[in-house]
Amino acid sequence: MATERTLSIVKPSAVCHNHIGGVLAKLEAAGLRIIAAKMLKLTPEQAGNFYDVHRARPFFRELVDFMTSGPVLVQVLEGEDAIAKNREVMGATDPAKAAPGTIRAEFGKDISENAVHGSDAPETAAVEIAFFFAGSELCPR
Ligand code: 3AN
Repeated sequence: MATERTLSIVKPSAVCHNHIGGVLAKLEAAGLRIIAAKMLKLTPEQAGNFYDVHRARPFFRELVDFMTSGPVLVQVLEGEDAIAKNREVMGATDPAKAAPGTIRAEFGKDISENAVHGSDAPETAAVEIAFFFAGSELCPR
């Protein structure tokens, strides 16, 4: 297994319900290292560009409205197999289908307000990390 980096976002509903600490604790407990983090209020343009692959989907407008409804915490996670490990700790996209103990099962409300985002592959992780962070903002390797 290789050491990987991945992008994680604590979404507005989880931030505003005071779940930042709960989410980060689960990530750390899974062996993921938070090597950079920042709190941001996304603009509609930023949120739209970040979710560009979903632009044609019926839920795109709802997704952008939600992601701009309050602050988000974006963080870079590093660890062995970090991309898959993060998605395992996140749980299924729909919190109702997420395994018990996962972030989405515990802190998600529905498929839209599902608490966290996580990159789904090495290519998207690299693009998504660069979307929010300069290389100089990360802990050195
Ligand atoms: P994941 O975040 O688990 O990789 P994706 O990439 O399929 O899931 O979807 C990206 C985001 O779009 C989800 N996190 C969720 O917030 C939103 N989303 C996905 N499917 C729906 C849907 N059917 N209705 C509303 N929002 C959705």
